[in-house]
Amino acid sequence: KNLGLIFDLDGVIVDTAKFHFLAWKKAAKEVGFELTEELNEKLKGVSRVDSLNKILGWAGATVSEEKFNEMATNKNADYLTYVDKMTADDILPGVEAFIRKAKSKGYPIALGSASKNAPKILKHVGIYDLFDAIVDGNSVSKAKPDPEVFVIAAQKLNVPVANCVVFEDSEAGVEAANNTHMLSIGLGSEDVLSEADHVFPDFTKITLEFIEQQANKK
Ligand code: G16
Ligand code: MG
Repeated sequence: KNLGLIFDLDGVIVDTAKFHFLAWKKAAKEVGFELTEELNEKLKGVSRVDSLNKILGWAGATVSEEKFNEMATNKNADYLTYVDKMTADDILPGVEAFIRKAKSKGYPIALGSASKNAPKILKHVGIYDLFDAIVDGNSVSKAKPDPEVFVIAAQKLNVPVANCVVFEDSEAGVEAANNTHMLSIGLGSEDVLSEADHVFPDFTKITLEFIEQQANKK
């Protein structure tokens, strides 16, 4: 099969998940809510607006539209202060080597992220040019677990949806991949990502050969 490989950004390529958590934690405090790491799992892969709606829901808080926009803007500004300090060292172990190997074998590579900051982050850590297609929070209308982001990525790669493999660290993202019957590879903990076809702690444990075998079986 001519496979298309689709990578989530936050938590798969770069370790920005911890920065989102810190910035959301601060935002949540403003409405008197202590955001835990466990609840934060529910925010991974979820858009900025949807994330804030979830936090306000957990807090039992209602805010004006103006306050809502202010909170989202402040959260992003906070988040970007962390992003600005990122370097190539913040690329997660093994993922760049994996992408380069896949590229050398001719597989097209896409980014499928909910983040509106995706291009900025990829340029910042110096791997923007590795991608044949970038689909991010600026180009989708339906958030994960809707598969729209991955379906558009498949179209841009010119690969049938059924031949695509998705690498994801979030429950919502794995669900999105499963919803469109792509092979879903979870990066992170088995407990959180039990719906994924396969779960690995990080890319140092994944071989391209394994992915090819699994994708060709599916
Ligand atoms: C990411 C993160 C989410 C974040 C979302 C929107 O998605 O996992 O926590 O809320 O992007 O990010 P931004 O505020 O930068 O637009 P992904 O899909 O790359 O994991
Ligand atoms: Mg993610």
